[in-house]
Formats: sequence, structure tokens, C-alpha cells
Amino acid sequence: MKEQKKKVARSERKVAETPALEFCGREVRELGVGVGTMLGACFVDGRGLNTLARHFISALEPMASNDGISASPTAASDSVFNHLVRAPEDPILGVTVAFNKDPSPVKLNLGVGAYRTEEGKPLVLNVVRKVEQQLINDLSRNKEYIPIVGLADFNKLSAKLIFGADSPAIQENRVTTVQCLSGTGSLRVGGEFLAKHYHHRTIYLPTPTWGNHHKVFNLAGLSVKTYRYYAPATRGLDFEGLLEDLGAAPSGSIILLHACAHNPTGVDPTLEQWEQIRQLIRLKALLPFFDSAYQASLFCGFASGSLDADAQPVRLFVADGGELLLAQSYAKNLGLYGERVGALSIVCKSPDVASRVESQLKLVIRPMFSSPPIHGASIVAAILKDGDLFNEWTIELKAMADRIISMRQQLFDALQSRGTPGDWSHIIKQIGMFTFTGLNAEQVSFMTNEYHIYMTSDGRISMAGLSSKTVPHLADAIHAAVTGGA
Ligand code: PGU
Repeated sequence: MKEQKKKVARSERKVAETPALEFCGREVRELGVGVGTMLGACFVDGRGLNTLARHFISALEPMASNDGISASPTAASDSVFNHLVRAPEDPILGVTVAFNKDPSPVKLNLGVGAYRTEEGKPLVLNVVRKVEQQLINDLSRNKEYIPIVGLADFNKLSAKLIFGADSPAIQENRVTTVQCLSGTGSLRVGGEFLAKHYHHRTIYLPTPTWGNHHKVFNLAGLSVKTYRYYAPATRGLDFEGLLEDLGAAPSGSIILLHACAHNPTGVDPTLEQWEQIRQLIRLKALLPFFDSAYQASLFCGFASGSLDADAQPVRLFVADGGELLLAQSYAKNLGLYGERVGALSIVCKSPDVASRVESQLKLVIRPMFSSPPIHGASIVAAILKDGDLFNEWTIELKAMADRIISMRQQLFDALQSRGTPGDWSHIIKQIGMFTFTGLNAEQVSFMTNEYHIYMTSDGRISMAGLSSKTVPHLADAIHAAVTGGA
């Protein structure tokens, strides 16, 4: 016992003498012995305790065996990140990186889906500028943290925008809406919520789809599978393939659906096809997860020109009383790309379930970004709340949409007039911001190298990045690419 006390004293001295940042092997080992002995001293001779002490020492062994370890960063000859390989650029956002590096005066960025004016400049909507001014002038506003779920007004109004003011689900308090970081953040929060709380962890994505979907849902903890969507031969919807694949998905699977203006193909089901999809999904108890990044009818080219028209597929699913998730983005329709404004809504069977779902969504959001930003959501809430501002918004939306539609026509005409081989009618048939041209990766890289035209390698071009001035240049490039230039 005496000897044990001496040992304890010795090792305590040793610990005290050990300079905190110089745990070379021996000190670490002795620290282990010391702690083990201390434990032994407290509980007298237990054999289990010797084992515990040995265990403690062996846990420290790998650290101790490397006598060269030093916590001093200056002493390390190599970076601790030296093993990292360079990651590839993002397939979409990386197009802008490459574009920015190109000094050519004729360069054209048709990669990212972001609206540009006829002069090729980014656009801040007048209604947004106006509301921002009002917000700045209102000295009663502050920059306090907002609740974990975001601004209450923003959430309510966002749900109304997509589900309709008279939506039974809203009236019955069966919808929970939480403000998230734009469309991407809303998808991610929804994905993590499902991975944690839903009994089936497989999500089916259309082929093709927005490339980030795969990464978002994988990292959220879901396993990702695909269903057929696009038929390259017809440049249309592979409706048979879609029904077959959804029909074969195990009951309970999550199905990602683009609410409108499918990215990248610009091909949407008709309302009748949507109704068939809905019936199948409900019959098989699949769980729909809508991605609504382009709600602005006008982008989608509906003749009605009403925001409600784009929401019709979603509303079909809400009307049947079933459950669903929906991620909403204000990046494109309000031009708030960098403000990162969006929302996740979950339509539930009852108000009680909706409120429990919301309580769990808070537990997903809190450790992810704690609470969302205030500025962009305040802009959206102000516009959605006020009839006049709302009308101003729809007028500006119409101007953006008209420009995109006119670009489609101009590009189509330019290819016709050059006699470019092939059927290019899909340019005017597809809807939304993008044309899925059918150009292959080789043709795309030819157009980039020879014509300084930047686009994603799948042949998608953002029509919103074109202008009357740049259409001829693009048409020349496509013509050269398909007539053997590439
Ligand atoms: N869902 C779809 C279908 C999208 O196309 C996009 C944006 C998002 C969600 C996410 O948008 P948020 O900005 O997070 O609201 N896709 C664009 C923008 C660039 C990108 O890849 O993020 C695109 O060009 O495909």
C-alpha cells in the first residue's frame, strides 16, 4: 500500500512536470501508468482494475510509440492535409469558374441557371430593390436571431404560394413549413429528417436530374436509386419507363419529383400524366418529395401565365389528403440566388402529426445552421403579403419569361436559317430556363474551346443567359459542332 502511494506521488509529480505540449512517447506511457495506478490506489488491488490500467496504457500506445509526435505546428515538415487530392470542380458551378478565367471578349456563360438581361447582366428585380429600401428605412427592424424554423410570416405565405390560399391542408393546419437555405438547404433538411425518422431510406431520382440531388440525398443518409424519366430518342418523357420503375419500387420508397420545369431536360408530364403518377404513388404508398425550384408559371411557359398553374401537379397530390414533402426556392423566381431563401414544407395527415414533425425538424436544423438568415426571407414575406407588390412581381416575372421564350424562338430560327442538320423543335417545345440540346460532351468541349461558349457537359444550355446579340454566335457554334467541327 505504501509502495502504491509512493508510485502515485511519483506519477503525479511526473504529470505535473510534463510540459503540456511535449507529450513524447515516454511521458504519455508514464501518464498512462500513473492514471492506472491512481485508480488502483483508490480501489485497492482489484484485478479488474489492473486490466483497466493495462487497457488505458494500450489505448495510449499508438500515440506513445510515435516518439516524434509534437503538437507544435511549426515543427511539422508537411501539412496535415498533405494527403488530399484536388477535388474536381462542381459540374455546374465549375462552368462559371472556367468562364471567369477565359479572357475572350466573345465568351458566353450558358452554364448556371441564372437570369440575365438582354445586356447579359444579372438582374435584381425592381420590386426586390423597393422592398429592400423599405426594410432599410424601417428603424424598428433589428438583426436578432430569428426562430429555428425561420420567419413565421414567410413560412405561412410560402405554403400558400405553392399549395394555394384555399388549400384544405393549410386550413386544417396539417402543413408544417420551415425556412431553410434556399432550395438546396430545404432538400437537405428534408433528406436528413427522412433518414432519421422515416421507415424507408431509399429515394428514387429521375434520370437525368439536377446533379446535386445525388450528393444532397446521399450525404443526408438516404440511399439513392433512379427511375427512368427522359427518352433521348424522342427528346420527350419516357412515361412508360417512369411508370414501370415507380411500379417496381418497394412500397414506402421516397420519390423525388420536379414540381415543374424539369432540370435539365425541360420536359414535364402533362396534367393527365401527373394524375396517373399520383394514382400509382398513392396506390403503392410511395412518399412524394417535390423539388419546386422554378415555380413561376411563366418560366414554365404555361399559357395561363398564373403562378397557380405551375403548382397544379403539387396540388393534385395535396388534394387527395396524402402526405408529401416539398422544397421551395426563391432563387430563380425572385432572383434571390445569393440570399439563399427557401422553405421545406411537410404536408401531414393531422395537425398533431404536423406539429410533432416540426418539433423534430427543429432538431435537424439547430445543429446544421441553427437558424436561417433574416434578410431574404423578409423581402419575400413583404412581397407575398402585399397585393400591389405581388402584382409588380408577377409583371416582372412575365418580362423575364417572355425574354426566355423569345430566346428559344430566336435560337430555333437561327439554326433553321443556317440549315443545321437535325430536328431542333425541342428548343421551342421544352419549358423552363434550360434547353437540353442533345449535344454530346465532345461537341460541348468543341464549342467551349473554339467559340468560348460555356455550358454543362450534358449539353444543357441556360436560355436565360442568351440575348439577341449572342444568339448568332451560339447558332454558329452549334452548327459547326454538328456539321463535323467537333
Ligand atoms: N433544385 C433544382 C431542380 C435546381 O435546378 C436547383 C438550382 C436547386 C434545386 C437549388 O437551387 P437553390 O439555389 O439552392 O435554391 N440549379 C441551378 C443553379 C445552380 C446550381 O446548380 O445550384 C442550375 O443551374 O442547375
